[in-house]
Amino acid sequence: MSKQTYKVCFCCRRRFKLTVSEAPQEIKALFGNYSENGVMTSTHLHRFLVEEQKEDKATIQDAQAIIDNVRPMVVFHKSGLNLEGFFKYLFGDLNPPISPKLGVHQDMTAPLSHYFIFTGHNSYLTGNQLTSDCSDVPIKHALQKSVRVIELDIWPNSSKDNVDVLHGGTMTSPVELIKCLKSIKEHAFSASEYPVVITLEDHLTADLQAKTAEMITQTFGDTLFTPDSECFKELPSPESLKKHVMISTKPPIVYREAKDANEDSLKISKDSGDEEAWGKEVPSLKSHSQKHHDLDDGDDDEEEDELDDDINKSKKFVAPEYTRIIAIHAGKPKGGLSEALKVDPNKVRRLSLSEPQLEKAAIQYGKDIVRFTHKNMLRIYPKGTRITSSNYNPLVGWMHGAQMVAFNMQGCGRSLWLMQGMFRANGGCGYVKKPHFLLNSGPNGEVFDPKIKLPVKKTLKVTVFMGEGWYYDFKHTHFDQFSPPDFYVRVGIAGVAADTVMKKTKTLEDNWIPAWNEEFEFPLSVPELALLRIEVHEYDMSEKDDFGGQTVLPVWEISEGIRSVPLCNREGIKYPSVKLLMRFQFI
Ligand SMILES: [Ca+2]
Ligand SMILES: [Ca+2]
Ligand SMILES: [Ca+2]
Repeated sequence: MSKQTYKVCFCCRRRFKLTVSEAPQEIKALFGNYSENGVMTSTHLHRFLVEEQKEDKATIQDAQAIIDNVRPMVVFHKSGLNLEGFFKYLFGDLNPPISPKLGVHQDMTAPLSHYFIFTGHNSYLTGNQLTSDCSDVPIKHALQKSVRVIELDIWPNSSKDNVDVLHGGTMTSPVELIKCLKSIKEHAFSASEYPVVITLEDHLTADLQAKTAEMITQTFGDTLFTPDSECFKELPSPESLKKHVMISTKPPIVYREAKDANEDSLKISKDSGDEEAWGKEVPSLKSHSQKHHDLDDGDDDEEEDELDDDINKSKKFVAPEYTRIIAIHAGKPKGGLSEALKVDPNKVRRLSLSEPQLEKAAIQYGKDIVRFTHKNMLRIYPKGTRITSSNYNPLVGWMHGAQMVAFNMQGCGRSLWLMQGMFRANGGCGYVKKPHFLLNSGPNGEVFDPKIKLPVKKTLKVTVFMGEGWYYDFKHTHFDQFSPPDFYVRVGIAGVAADTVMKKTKTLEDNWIPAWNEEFEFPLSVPELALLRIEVHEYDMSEKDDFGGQTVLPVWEISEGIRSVPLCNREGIKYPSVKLLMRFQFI
């Protein structure tokens, strides 16, 4: 690519010179330091990997393997890399920001409550929460992305003799339960061998519960985990549950008519136009902690399965075979939140709170929530008004130790990108170990206080050198009709309130291969919960900016040094060529 023409009108054309991607000055300087007579040998490269990339375990053989890999792409150099080869290596697929060698590297033998789990909400919906089709296809897609918690809302079918999955009280068209179960069976372990939890939102009669139990037992056979006793004192580990499916729901309730259901979710709210491309800006945690709510008015967004306490007292129609397959009991005891958050040393359970309930609860009960989640499971779900299947800031749940921050996986936008970013950690297996301060009480019973402002533990220094690949992955008029694109980068942190910030580079006009060469510092008080957010925008004076790619990286897994960061589209799928050259340093 050397020249590019944009048609402005019949007779005039604007021409722009296209430059070839050239190594930034700093990389030229590094090449100078780690080469002799223009050649970087395996010894030089090894020294570079150890000293600059902080890869202490790298060997000369590793360095040689890189050279052998890069060599076919550049002018042949018998004894090593030239500058072009070195730059190709740094800005290529062999040099990602999270090392694939890490794999599943965390301890997987702790109780399930010690992990954040990749969790779906209404996993059967193909689109919005009101009128979209129910299908097993989104379940399959979620499992293929390592989502480990699948939610099914189960209802009697129209002739009341079989079980359907649908969003009760809405216009969503149902799918048969058996179809969803078979899809889970087929795809559960295609991306991760760690356990899949099916959370059931149950609206069945006792005979249909019995039928459901039989379908589940038949479909999953030996892979279904059934507990020996009714409840656990401590949950089993992901390691011990490998390749198993487990059920979590409330112990049986009696049937209620569908018309009662989810009336609260029919309120229609409109998203702003910007959300189409980017998703809403992740709501600030700071504003949450400043709000003061009365906890008692927080029941507007309750989900079905939490509304049934009175009905649940009627145990007349209990199906024992259904009760037997429930591995993690769900439910909210009567008596408000302080009661619900009480820890029973002899029994673990799962509690569900909607996002506004959590935000309100966090103001008064922050530490109680954290203590509850040491052993018990906490699930957070989107408020009922998110009818477009949008999501919310997952950090609120994570910093309170919530294992199951349930998301609408079929959507897109900034909140979902954070979710995807979190679960890039630990080999992408769908389980990420919670930081140590969220696991246990201290010697005097003290627990992590999500509201407290902690001192800076370390600082992440990020350099944005340059980007490339748009020219290959987009039509040349995609960004601007009459000229090359004008890119800038937003980079920042999603984490605890004190660490959360976004910064941006300058806009570089009319350039397919922008080189910003800008440096940013992010002081982190809780690096264990920090996600690095990266967005590329294409600036437009008269309209909204165009989307140019995004990614989110778990800070604690980022490899130091100069790295090639692949960017993803709005759905989180990697572009073939779009990437940024960046440097990460912890100081
Ligand atoms: Ca544009
Ligand atoms: Ca332009
Ligand atoms: Ca533009």
